[in-house]
Amino acid sequence: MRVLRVGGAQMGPIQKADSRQAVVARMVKLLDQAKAQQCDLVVFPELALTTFFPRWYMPDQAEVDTWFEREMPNAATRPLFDKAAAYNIGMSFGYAELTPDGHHFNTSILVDRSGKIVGKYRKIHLPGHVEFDRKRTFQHLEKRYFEPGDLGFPVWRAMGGILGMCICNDRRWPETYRVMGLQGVELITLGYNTPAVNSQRDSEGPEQRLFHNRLSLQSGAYQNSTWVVAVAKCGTEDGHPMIAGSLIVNPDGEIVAEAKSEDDELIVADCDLDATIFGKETIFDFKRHRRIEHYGRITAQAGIVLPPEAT
Ligand code: CDT
Repeated sequence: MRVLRVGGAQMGPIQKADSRQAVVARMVKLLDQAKAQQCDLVVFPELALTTFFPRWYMPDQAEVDTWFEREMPNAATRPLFDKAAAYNIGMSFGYAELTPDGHHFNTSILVDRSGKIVGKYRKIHLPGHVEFDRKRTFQHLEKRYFEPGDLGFPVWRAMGGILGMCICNDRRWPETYRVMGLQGVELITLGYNTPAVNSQRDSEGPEQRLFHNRLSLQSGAYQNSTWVVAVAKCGTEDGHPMIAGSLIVNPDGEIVAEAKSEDDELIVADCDLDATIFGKETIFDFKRHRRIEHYGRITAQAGIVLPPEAT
């Protein structure tokens, strides 16, 4: 058995006016709970340090950049790194990254038990739109504020296993899990900010969104025989509700821990990384069963190509 006790540190809403320092203080409290429950690894949400700012249209790039971090750790997040290292707990969390050469990414990092950043992932499947859309009841401007990630879907040997990361919308795409699955991933962390309603379709509310959340996470875990730890930032931010429903899913696709609240809440599960072996050696033994000669379209085309019309 290779058991990692993992804490999913769901976070309630962060309002526009909340400072990074106040948010980090909340994250440290969640770390305190994780320490009391003897966690080895704590997973925080996407864009954990701020409100979900892509819902706001900002024509002024200088204002946009105020939501980004130019270095990590920085003065605001240093207490989080120090506390995690003092507790000997690894962690992952998401933030908006502004690189020294001016690139903007929606980023997640993996930090080992000593407080060292050992992995970085930049979100690849950016949802939403580029321009202000007056038909929507609220905006989702990730495609405006971020560039698609440029690091692929790497995995890392860390915490005694093989770990990978993805971010929010990535969880809806089977390619995300499979690219990591093909590198033997044993545990995937992901954070999300998912609006509770669809700004373009009234009929799609929180129940359906929670269903899609579970469906994507459970199938990704099962089909790649990996643990998945999915953690929300949730509740109502500046009048905009987001789903909660943080989950830990085992390599059989079963939910083993699930958040009950829409607020700061730690969910915990013992994740035996050896539990990934059975699936990887049987029904999802990729080497024996995948038929890559028939998968060319997966990388050759993005959109749908319809069959010819019947004549
Ligand atoms: N942050 C993020 O990627 N949110 C998207 C919203 C898409 S609308 C369902 C998500 O996939 O949850």
